[in-house]
Parts: sequence; C-alpha cells; structure tokens
Amino acid sequence: EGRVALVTGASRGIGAAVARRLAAEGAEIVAIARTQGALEELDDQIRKAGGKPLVLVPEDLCKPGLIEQVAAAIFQRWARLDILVGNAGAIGGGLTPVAQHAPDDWEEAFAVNVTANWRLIRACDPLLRMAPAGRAVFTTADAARHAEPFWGAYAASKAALETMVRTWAAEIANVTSVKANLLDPGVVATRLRSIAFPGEDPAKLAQPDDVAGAFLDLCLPDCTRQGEIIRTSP
Ligand code: NJP
Repeated sequence: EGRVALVTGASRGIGAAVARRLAAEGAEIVAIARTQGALEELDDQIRKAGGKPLVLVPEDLCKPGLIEQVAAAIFQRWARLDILVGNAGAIGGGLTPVAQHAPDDWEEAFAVNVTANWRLIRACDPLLRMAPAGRAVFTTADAARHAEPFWGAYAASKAALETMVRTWAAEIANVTSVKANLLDPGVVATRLRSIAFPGEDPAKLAQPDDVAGAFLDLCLPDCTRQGEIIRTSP
C-alpha cells in the first residue's frame, strides 16, 4: 500500500524473497546488491506479478558514500522511508580458525555485516522518523550467540550487529515510533549457505520464501516489538 522500502542483499536468497513479498503488498522498493543482472531479473519478476518497478542500486554497499547517496535520493523522491531491511551478509571467508583468518576476509565480514548496517542506520534514522511507522529489520545469525568453532569473523560481526541494533532500538524507543529488530532466519537454502556447507541438499532446508513472512511481520505498522531478536524456525 505504497510504503517505501530499502532492501539490501536483494539480488537473491532471503533479500530477494523479502523484496517480492513487500512488492506484493504494494511497496515501492529500493534494492541494493552488486549483481546487476540478478536485480534486473527480480525487477522483471515483480513487474510481471503486478508490483511497482524497483529502484535498482547495483553497487557494493561498502563503496564510500553510496549509502548516503541512496538515502539522499530517497529523501528527494519520497521524503520518508517506511521500511529498512538490512539483509546483505558476508561470511568473511568462513570455516577458518580465528587465529588464521585472512585480514581481507575478516575486514569484509565487519564491513558488510556491521559498518554498512551502521551507515544505513545513520543515514536512514531521520528518514524512518519521517514515516508514520518506520520499521527496520536486520538479518542476523544464530552464530552471533554461540562460540561456533571456525566461524569467528561471521559470528563476531553478527554479534556486533546485534548489539548495535539493540542499542539503537533502546535509544529510539521512547522518542520515536520507529521500531528496530533483528531476524535470525535459521538454516535457509541460499548461496551463502551452500558456500558455507557445500555438502547439504538444499531441497531439505527451509527456502527463502518460507522465512520472508517473518520479515514482513516486523515491518507491519502495528508491530510493537523493539530491539528483539526473532528466530523464524526451531
Ligand atoms: O545469502 P545469499 P542469504 N554489497 O548469498 C548481498 C543471513 N543468514 O540470503 O552483491 C552489496 O543468497 C548479495 O548480493 P551480491 C546472512 O548472514 C543466512 O542467506 O549481488 N550486497 C546477496 O544479495 C545474510 O545477512 C542464513 O552478491 C552484498 C546477499 O547479500 C542474510 O541472511 C542463516 C554485499 C546474500 O545473499 C542473507 O543471506 C543465517 C556487498 N558488499 C543468517 N555482500 C542461511 N542462509 O542459512 C553481499 O543464520 N551482498
């Protein structure tokens, strides 16, 4: 119904499924990811299903100034942001002992999972406050709360994300109607999962469309949750 949404990591997997669901509800969506072809395919699918055309941002979230430019463009066009879905994620090499992470992998995990989301919060907080019921949801992971061997960069960066979002949520709780929460999707058949666990049969896992509804619930204007970590499956 015409809400304005910004979705990161929209080119595939969970982000694409969330974008499709938001579009089916009539949202206008700004979609960020690096893979232009996949974003164009998503736009095509959504238009064919009767959704509004996406605003595509085929860029690396870590590109300096990108997030601030996107926020400025959203302000120019809509003067508000109803929904922020900070979903893009990087595994930071994955399957590596903490003591052996390559510096680039470690830095990528923190750049995508923490710093890009911090920049999104910084740039979008004022826009979310301009909406009647601004909602922000960030995709986290179970690893954030467990000392999972060989997942140090991913787990530590998701833990930082959780603390950052919960802190922001506490700060805004009594001064705005904006709600900010985290969603832990459990195990979902996506490229990220297949890179991390190559032996698995994706058909036996939850699919991105199975978890998208939980994101939508946290974006509803009547959602009262604030600073929570919601898990979609056992
Ligand atoms: O994975 P995948 P998911 N700049 O690989 C984008 C969390 N999670 O859907 O740039 C911009 O299909 C990338 O786009 P592209 C996970 O931690 C998952 O599973 O085109 N975008 C793609 O759209 C993550 O936070 C599971 O390559 C960048 C997207 O991120 C979220 O779910 C379990 C980017 C990744 O899509 C979505 O991941 C769990 C950059 N620098 C948490 N880097 C699970 N699947 O089981 C990446 O607990 N992207």
